Amino acid sequence: MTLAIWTYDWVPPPPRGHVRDIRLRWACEEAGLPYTIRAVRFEDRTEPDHLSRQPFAQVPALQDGEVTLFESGACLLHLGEKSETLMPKDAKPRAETLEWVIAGLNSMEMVTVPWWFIGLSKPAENPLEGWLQSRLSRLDSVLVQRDHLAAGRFTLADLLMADILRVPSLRAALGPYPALTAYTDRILARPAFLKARQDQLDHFAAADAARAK
Ligand SMILES: N[C@@H](CCC(=O)N[C@@H](CS)C(=O)NCC(=O)O)C(=O)O
Repeated sequence: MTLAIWTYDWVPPPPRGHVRDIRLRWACEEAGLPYTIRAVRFEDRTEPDHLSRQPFAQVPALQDGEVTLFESGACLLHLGEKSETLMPKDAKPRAETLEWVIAGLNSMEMVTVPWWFIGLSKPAENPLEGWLQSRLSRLDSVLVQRDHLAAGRFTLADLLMADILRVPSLRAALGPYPALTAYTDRILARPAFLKARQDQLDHFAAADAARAK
């Protein structure tokens, strides 16, 4: 059964290339897992049909036969169970991958998202600046010592962390952290990411064309 990744049919231009279905596309591309894209009309995101697969009216969701999951982290871990490319099966590297996936979601993204969201209103001082810098600094120290977060090689943990760090305002804030900057650049140069990103941009551009008819 082919995996189905759910996203919106259309979003306004600013978030294009960053909508979180890209995490699932990227993982499938890395692992060579066949998938299709299914789309809910952006205007229909609070309709019962979509809420049955994503109770917060967001995307992404993943459908795998009888199983439907929401939350990009849960979807990534589900994909990780299907491919050692994404998540090793041996206990130690698997545990490292799991801890860094959760660290990405719970120690980094819980700071980065509110930080850049507050930044959109251009406050004189971002109250989360110190919190963000402490997280970036600690992560930089880890990446001074190694090229990947877990398992001594690319895993889901790197995919997720690089996607968290590539938000434009955040990427600009990585300047003082050379190891973190080099890491982010390295992970984002992977062909699977470049394909996933282009495919998402093409998906939303096609929706523009369809809506203009
Ligand atoms: N924690 C969720 C966040 C999902 C999320 O923020 N999705 C965005 C697109 S990237 C969305 O649907 N935003 C529209 C909204 O929140 O109404 C996950 O990782 O899946």
